Amino acid sequence: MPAFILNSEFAMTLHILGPGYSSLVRSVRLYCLEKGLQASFGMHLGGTPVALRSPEHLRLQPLGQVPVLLHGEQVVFETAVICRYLDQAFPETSLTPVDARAALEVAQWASAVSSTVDARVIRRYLLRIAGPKGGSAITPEELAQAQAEVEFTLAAVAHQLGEKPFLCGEAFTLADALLAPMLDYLERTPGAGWLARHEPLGAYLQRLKARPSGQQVLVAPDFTAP
Ligand SMILES: N[C@@H](CCC(=O)N[C@@H](CS)C(=O)NCC(=O)O)C(=O)O
Repeated sequence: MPAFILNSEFAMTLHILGPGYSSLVRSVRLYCLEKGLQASFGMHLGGTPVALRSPEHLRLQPLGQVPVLLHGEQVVFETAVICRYLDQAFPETSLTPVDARAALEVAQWASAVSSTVDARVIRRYLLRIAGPKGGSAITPEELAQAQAEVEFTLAAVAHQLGEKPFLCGEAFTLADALLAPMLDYLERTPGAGWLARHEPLGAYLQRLKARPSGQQVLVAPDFTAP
């Protein structure tokens, strides 16, 4: 463990290592804010920039991914695990339902959103049309296939949401923290009208954006910030 993490200056502060535009960094920020926790974020440690896959990064996350949570001496990676850790570390504001059946539903949708929905919406669609290669890496046939997968996936998510205020019921949970940044980025895709075609997802996103956490996190991304 690098010495700076053990430095008392950082002890028990929360820092989310990762750029603010990362959808999963945004998920952890939403979770923190919904729990009333202040956390700094960015691809830096104590003000010192950390390059993706640099030795400093790989010491904290061997696979070279973000986000990574630093809480005092504790280092945690994997977005859902980070959020569950936060509920263990700060149980008085736990966002995990007490009821076992309700907790199972949240775990199930959190897993589905962070694996399947993320793959179909972010990795195979948004990053390919608007990522660093700006659409040049996708053929019209691949684009049509990726769009069909997004349509299919949003229909399933909209069905799960139904008339409920949140994805798994009456309260904000990990499933919402994971889903909201993905929907926010879809909504920002010019001319696509994804959420309008899959109501109530559009209204749901607007409700999440109106919350104090959403007002801080679900905003236009700054791709220049470290
Ligand atoms: N399973 C990981 C996935 C993390 C992930 O894919 N992060 C992206 C940014 S949103 C990343 O680090 N991409 C760079 C890479 O995979 O090399 C999690 O849930 O945190």
